[in-house]
Amino acid sequence: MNLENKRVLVVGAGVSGQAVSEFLLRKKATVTLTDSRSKEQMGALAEQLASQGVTLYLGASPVVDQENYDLVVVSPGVPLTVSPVVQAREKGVPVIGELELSYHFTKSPIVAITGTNGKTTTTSLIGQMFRDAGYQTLVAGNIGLPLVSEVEKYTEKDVVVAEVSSFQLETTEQFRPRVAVILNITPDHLDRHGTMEEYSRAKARIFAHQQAGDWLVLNYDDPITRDFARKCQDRVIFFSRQHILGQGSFIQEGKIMVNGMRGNYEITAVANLKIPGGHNLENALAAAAVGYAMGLAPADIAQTLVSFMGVAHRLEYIATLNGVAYVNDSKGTNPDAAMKALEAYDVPIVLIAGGKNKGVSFNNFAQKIREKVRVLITVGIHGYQIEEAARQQGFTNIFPAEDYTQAVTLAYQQAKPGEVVLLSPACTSWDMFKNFEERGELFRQLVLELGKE
Ligand code: UMA
Repeated sequence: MNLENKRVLVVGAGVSGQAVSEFLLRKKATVTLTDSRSKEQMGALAEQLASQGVTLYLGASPVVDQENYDLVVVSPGVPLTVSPVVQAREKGVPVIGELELSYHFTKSPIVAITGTNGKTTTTSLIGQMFRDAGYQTLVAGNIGLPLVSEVEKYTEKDVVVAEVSSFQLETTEQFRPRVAVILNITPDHLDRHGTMEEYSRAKARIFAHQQAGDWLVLNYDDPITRDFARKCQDRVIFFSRQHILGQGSFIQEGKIMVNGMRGNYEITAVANLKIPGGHNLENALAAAAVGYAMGLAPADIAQTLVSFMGVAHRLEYIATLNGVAYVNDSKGTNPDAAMKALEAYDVPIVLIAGGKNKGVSFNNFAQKIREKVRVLITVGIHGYQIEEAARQQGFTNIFPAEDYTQAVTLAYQQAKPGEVVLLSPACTSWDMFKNFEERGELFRQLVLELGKE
């Protein structure tokens, strides 16, 4: 892809759009950046970008046709229904995302991980596995570090481990990972994709351009991902928590096993894993399958699986106060993720949940609340929806909180020794925070302050 002197419109000036703009400037393209935010809302960032040589189009969008643009690069969080993207497609101007752009400049084999839940943990775990095995490894993508900023620093001998979202996959054309992983698919982002079919279709783009010699790692226990195998049987490696597989990674007699063309291996005992919960066991099984597909030694796979401690904001242990463990799962941004967090504990839970609903139902979540939760504290603009769903299940021990300070204080007052206070909101943070990290940080801070009292 030659970008020199190409006129490129970048849509969205967030983390991804800024990184794309800088990359394009380095490639000597002419860059226009548009954002729905006004110049005032952008603040110092607008001046910084302009000083770098980016033409800004803020608070409105430019007219797009072949006369003025050669390429449009759209940020993942920007829906493809916005006018510059629609116009570009109508006028035959190519539209791609940062993932596709990065792919054209990547020399290393790519391990790409998607799924509704577990992406970040599995990406970090797989990245750690390659680092432990001695590879120069880039861990980037939806996890937070834009791929485009870093990929060119890595060679054929290195490995790129990329977390990829349905939003990023929607705008791929040729993206072809050496190993693609789909962990699970459950309702999420339906406000953007419309239906489960569309959401699944976006996820399936991760393997659409794979060829002989590439691998697709799929969850055998998830009906949607298992079904994907029909489209590309020859390169599928399954992982399963519930079934013993002839080929793939699975659990047998409390041990993680990998069976495949190079033989059958016992990797390690499940009890040796540090990351809690059945869903994390699935993440570990997926990682073992990837390690195997990429030719790592079973001992190397095992070494990382038993030492990996997990990542921030995902079932992250914060502190124990008066015999109560406080756990930050701010990344639990949909009901399925929050249900998995609830399943990870065998003791009564004081749950803090709520935020901005992404257009999904809380009915199954409410059933799980009735099963696992002793006290529910709701917060955020759609907290009332979780309260209503829980009441419909006959669960009434509910305390609505005005804000996070009140939510954590209520949790502190209600929790009994031996219980867990769990923040797993089942909603995005976008009603009150910039992102889930900010929400998790506030929770951490409030808990640590309680500890000082
Ligand atoms: N904007 C517009 N028009 C719109 C909508 C947004 O101009 O119609 C502008 C906003 O004003 C803002 C910018 O677009 O300035 C935001 O772009 P973005 O939403 O794509 O966010 P980025 O900051 O670029 O971060 C993106 C990913 N965000 C999303 O997909 C929503 C980050 O994933 C990712 O880490 C980052 O690129 C680097 O690759 C976050 C995420 O929430 C973690 N992902 C979702 C998830 O995991 O569920 C998919």
